[in-house]
Amino acid sequence: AAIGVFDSGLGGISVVNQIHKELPHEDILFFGDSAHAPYGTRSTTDVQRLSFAVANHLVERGVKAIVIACNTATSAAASALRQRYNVPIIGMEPALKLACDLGDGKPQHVLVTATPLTLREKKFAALMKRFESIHTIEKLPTPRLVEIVENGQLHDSALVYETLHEYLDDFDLSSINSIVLGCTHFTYYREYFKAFVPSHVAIVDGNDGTARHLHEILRNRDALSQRTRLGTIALENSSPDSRLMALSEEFVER
Ligand code: DGN
Repeated sequence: AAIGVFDSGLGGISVVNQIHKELPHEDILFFGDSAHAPYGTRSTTDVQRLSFAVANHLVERGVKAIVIACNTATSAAASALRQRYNVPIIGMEPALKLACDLGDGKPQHVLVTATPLTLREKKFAALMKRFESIHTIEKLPTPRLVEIVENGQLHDSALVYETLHEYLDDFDLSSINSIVLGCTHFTYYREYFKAFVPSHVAIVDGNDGTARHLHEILRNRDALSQRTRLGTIALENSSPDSRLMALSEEFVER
C-alpha cells in the first residue's frame, strides 16, 4: 500500500520529496486540495471539514498511513482525524524545537512564519509555552507566501523580494537567530530567505523531522515496504485547472 500525503495545495510536495529521500522504496500518493486553497485563512471548522473529505478519499484508495503535509490542517484537524481512522496519521508543526535547539542551551530569538490559522490555534500556543520561558519567540503570519506558490509565481523574484520586504522590514533581523518556515509552502522560499537575511540567521523547517517520524511509525508497525525497486510518486489535485498539475510536476523530485 502507498503512503497518503495531503496538503491544501502544492506545499506538501516538498514533504513528499523528503519522504521519498527518507523512504525511497515506498509508493506515495499525494493529494493537493488546490480547489480549496488556501486553508490558512479559513476557519477551524472549515479546515476540519475539508481535511476529512481528503482523508476519506485517501483511505478509500487504501493508503497505509496519512501524512498531513500541512501545518494548518494539522493544527485544525489532526486529533479529529486520529479518532476517525485506523491508519496512522502523521502531522506537522512549526519546527520551533529544532530552532531553539540550535542555540545549544543559549536563549534564542526565533521568528516563526506560518499561516494565520496555525499561529492562532491552541496547538501552537501549547508549543510556544514549552519554549518561551527561555527563548524569545515572535509570530509572523505570512499568507501571501502561500498565494505566490499556488499562482505559479515562485520564479518572479521581484515579487518574492517585495513580499519579503513587506513582512520582514519591521524586524531587526540582525538580532534574530533563526526563522522557522512553519508552512510547507514556505520551504520553496529557502534560498530567497537565505539571500534576504543576514548570513548568521538559520532557516529551519519540519520536513525532515516529519519524514523521520513517519519512518519510525511504519517501522514500529512492521509496515515498511520490503521491495528493492524505487517507489512511485502519484500526484492528484482537486482543482480542474490543469496548470496546477503541471506546476505540481515541476515541484516533485523523482
Ligand atoms: N501548506 C499549509 C501549511 O503548511 O500550513 C498551508 C497553506 C494554506 O492553505 N494556507
